[in-house]
Amino acid sequence: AFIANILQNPTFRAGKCHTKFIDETPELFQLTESQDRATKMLKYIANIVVKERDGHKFYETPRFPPVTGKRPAGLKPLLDREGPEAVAKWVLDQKKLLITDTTCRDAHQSLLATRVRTRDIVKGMEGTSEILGNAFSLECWGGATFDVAYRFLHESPWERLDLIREKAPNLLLQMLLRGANAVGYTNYPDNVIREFIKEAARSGVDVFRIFDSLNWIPGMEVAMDEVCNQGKICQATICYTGDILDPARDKYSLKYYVNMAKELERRGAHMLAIKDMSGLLKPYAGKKLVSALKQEIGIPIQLHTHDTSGNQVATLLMAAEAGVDVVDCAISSMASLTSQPSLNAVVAALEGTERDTGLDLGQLQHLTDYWEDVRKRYESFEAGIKCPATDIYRYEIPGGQYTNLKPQVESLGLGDRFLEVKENYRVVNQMLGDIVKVTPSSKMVGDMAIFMTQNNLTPENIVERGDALAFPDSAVSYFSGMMGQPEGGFPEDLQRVVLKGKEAITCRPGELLKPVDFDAVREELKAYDPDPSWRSVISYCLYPKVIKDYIQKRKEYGYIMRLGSHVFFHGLAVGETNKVNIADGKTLVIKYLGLGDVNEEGMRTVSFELNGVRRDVQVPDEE
Ligand code: 3PY
Ligand code: ZN
Repeated sequence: AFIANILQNPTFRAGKCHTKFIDETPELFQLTESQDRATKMLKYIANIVVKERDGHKFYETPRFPPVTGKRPAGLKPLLDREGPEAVAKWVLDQKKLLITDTTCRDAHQSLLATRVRTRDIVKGMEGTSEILGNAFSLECWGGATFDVAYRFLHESPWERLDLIREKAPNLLLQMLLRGANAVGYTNYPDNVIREFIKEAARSGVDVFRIFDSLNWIPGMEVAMDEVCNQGKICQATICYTGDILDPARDKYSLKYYVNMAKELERRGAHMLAIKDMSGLLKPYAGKKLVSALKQEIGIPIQLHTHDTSGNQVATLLMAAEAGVDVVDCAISSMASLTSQPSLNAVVAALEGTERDTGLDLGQLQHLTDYWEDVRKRYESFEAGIKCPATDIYRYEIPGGQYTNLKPQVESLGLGDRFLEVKENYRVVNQMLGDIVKVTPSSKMVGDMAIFMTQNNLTPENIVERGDALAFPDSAVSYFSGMMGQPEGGFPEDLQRVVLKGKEAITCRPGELLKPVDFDAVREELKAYDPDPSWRSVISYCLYPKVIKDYIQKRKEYGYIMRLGSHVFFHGLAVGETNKVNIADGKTLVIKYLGLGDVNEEGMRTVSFELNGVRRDVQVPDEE
């Protein structure tokens, strides 16, 4: 750009430049915004090609789902016009089994370490809004997608929501909200929960699935109230654990779930979700549970499960027979194993029956092809699980955690003791009195399982040896009551050694946490961003360090959300050219020429051609 400025400068062109020309012509250094953006992007790619070296592969353009302009009206207008009760009534009136597609949230959270980027979600969204126009909803936000977007993809989850909303104006958009933990791993002050929900509702979330990681209803209270205030659909959740078919597992009996469901209905939920996060609800248990709930409550029931065992299409079909209103599925190329059961399979199974979903299998194939192609770009995040596993009934590990636990254990150098860690997951659950395990309580059980393995602890010696040990932060938080109250209480002797004299609370943590002063947060954030948006303020309240890093990365690399995913993750192959649309109508043509030498400071030169002009970038030489 600097050379181009020289060539275009009138003094230079008139041949009147002298040796002081550069010093006396400061405008040569005024690089335009797009030149600046291009430099940042090249720097990002240079960093990736240096780290990845030969990791690059060639990817065909994905088969995008077609857009015909024939978009079904969808349920969104009904919610906007007549409110959540009208949607609930409409759902109850349907004979067909309604579907929520989880491909853009739980499916990739469970299969691909939550790494699917906004770009890949949005590029298929118009086609999705047509093909799934008659679905109940699209689960596309919340859970782990919120922090992972900032942390690893260097993009804003709010912007993702805006773009989905724009491309799918007809669909109900659904999110997963961890009650008082919002989209984090710890309890937040009540005013943070309320402001987060308000902003999510304003930005386009229609259905809020709210759960508590211990099935402790007070932990869901504030979130449920605020969702109702916003006129959105409050889908309150019972998390399923244990086995209602096994008389020996009587802590989480049919009666326990029915009582909880009735209480959630009494508190104003518009819908009930059964959240089977670990895929433990066996087919006949599903039938029994849904039949009982249908007798006892009047709001629509939606069933969520994970297909880790391979049994769960059957569970959905049994639940459909028992009258469940909505089920969660994922497009088949992103389904099964630790993800949701296949949407295509359920649609096919019910074709021509009383509960025919009305979705078109042929059309669904377009979405299947698209996600098959997109998924290839995320190969490095695949967990390597190749077959269904009935050991899930033994370990009771949630879908997303089941795929993550192995890399987590390996990164701690305990790869050869993975089986022991899984056994300890079970042992810890029993030691704690058999608790509900879902984020964040599941993370605590995982942390404890690793801790027990590392320190060779057993239920017999942990109390005695524990006095001298510092327990994981998540365990301290759990035993101090900061994750809420577990059914049946805490084992007292273990609580004592973990807390080491610290008092535990028994009230709602939100009652004790000081409300956040948002103006003060905004001032604090100004150290990193001169004009922080309201969304940044809220996100910063949830994840201060993650947001600081995100702002820093954004300054360094610019708007890398526009980079294709194969380039974002793997860079380019030598000689490969990629076009990047950096702003509407502005395209960069980037050709990667190869790696150069490393200088004395350890910086490696990476060569590109940018719009036909050679550009060398220097980055740290880290492999
Ligand atoms: C989450 O909280 O992210 C989950 O998906 C729990 O199942
Ligand atoms: Zn799930």
